[in-house]
Amino acid sequence: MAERPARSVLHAGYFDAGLTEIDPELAAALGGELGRLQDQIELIASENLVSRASLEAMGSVIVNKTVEGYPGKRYYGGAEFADAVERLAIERAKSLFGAAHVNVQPHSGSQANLAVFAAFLEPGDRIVSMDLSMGGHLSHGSAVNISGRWMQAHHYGVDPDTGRIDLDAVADLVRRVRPKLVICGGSAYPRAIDFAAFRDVADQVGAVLLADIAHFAGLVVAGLHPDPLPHAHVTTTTTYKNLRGVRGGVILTGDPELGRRIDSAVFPGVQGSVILNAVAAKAVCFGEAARPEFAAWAASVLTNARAMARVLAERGFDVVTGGTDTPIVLVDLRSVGISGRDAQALLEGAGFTVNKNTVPGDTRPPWVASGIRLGSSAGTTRGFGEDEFVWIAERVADVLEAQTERVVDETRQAVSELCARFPIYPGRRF
Ligand code: DSN
Repeated sequence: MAERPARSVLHAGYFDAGLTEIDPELAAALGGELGRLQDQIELIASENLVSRASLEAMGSVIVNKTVEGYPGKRYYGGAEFADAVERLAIERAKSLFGAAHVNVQPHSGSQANLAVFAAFLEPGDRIVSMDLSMGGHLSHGSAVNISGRWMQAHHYGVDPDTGRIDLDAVADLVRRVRPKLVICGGSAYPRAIDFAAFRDVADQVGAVLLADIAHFAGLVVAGLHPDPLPHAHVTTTTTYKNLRGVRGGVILTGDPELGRRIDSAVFPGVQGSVILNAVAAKAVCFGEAARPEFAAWAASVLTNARAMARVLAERGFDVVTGGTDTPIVLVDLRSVGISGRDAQALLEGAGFTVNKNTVPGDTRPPWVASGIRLGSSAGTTRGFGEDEFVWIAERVADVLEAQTERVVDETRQAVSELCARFPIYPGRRF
């Protein structure tokens, strides 16, 4: 029998042809996404634009490697470089946040929070967290999430007059419920969190305090938001929002003993093998966030969010809490007479990508909602400064006020012109 070349079992170009050649259908969809990112204004608060270096790490050959466990204690061989990658990510995150212990393996923020639950709670235990509809997060004990199905979750909201957390009300709830875990932070709360006050409340009942800083972690790094590390027992964050990295989660703590419990909870508690290309890209993210330019970027994110909030408030929109201390601007549209869902669709037609969001006291279901959430992180990465964000807020206000095809079309054209002046990923096809 004739000997076949070893690689004849592979299709032509397996190791050297690109995606466009091998899978044009998928390449077209990915190219479409690049075109969408280039030609619209991204205002979704949980999004950003990663660096080319992050993209390279994410698409590197480490994607092939399987490891379980932690650097130096793996269940698989051949882990020398996997260990180097993970150690870099850990050491950089420790230095960035001033944390004694970091776990960089969580696949997402929700996985990070689930691991914290696994580390400190048993099914049926009580937790206290912010209500999802008031700005909390699905993984903080929402009834439709495993965190709420397996734990007894009790929620605090915000003061109906100010839209802000009422710490006295939180303390009352915590003393009444006597939870094992208290969570602060969320996904649509625009104001700074007083971590010291939350720790004081948690200490009154001996609860663990978890701070979820996913939406403003970059501001924490830059010293523009209170730092949770000195106060919270455990801090979680995602890397892809305000840290400007690829998708993933991280757990930080100032206590090495808690760190050991967290490590066991992540693996083997709630995850198996490590997504090493994501860990490599997290290392890039932490390295980039330690650069002096990052602090300037973060300051600009805050200035830009505040500019949007200011203009929208001046135009008569109900900006929840009247402003922001984070990249998030939450707008209650009930006085405008349009639902969050319809506003999202209208703005998308005009070239702005936003997400509908419930607002405090909302009576609409979350898939309709009465508000929109805007964020400044992605636009700031693109190079938009305060002038551009003032322009954006004015145009968003125009579209929501007019609600006409003519204004939507005129705005779409103007958005394209602005976007053309701020190119992203030059030379890339997807
Ligand atoms: N937590 C979701 C959000 O805030 O949009 C996804 O990251």
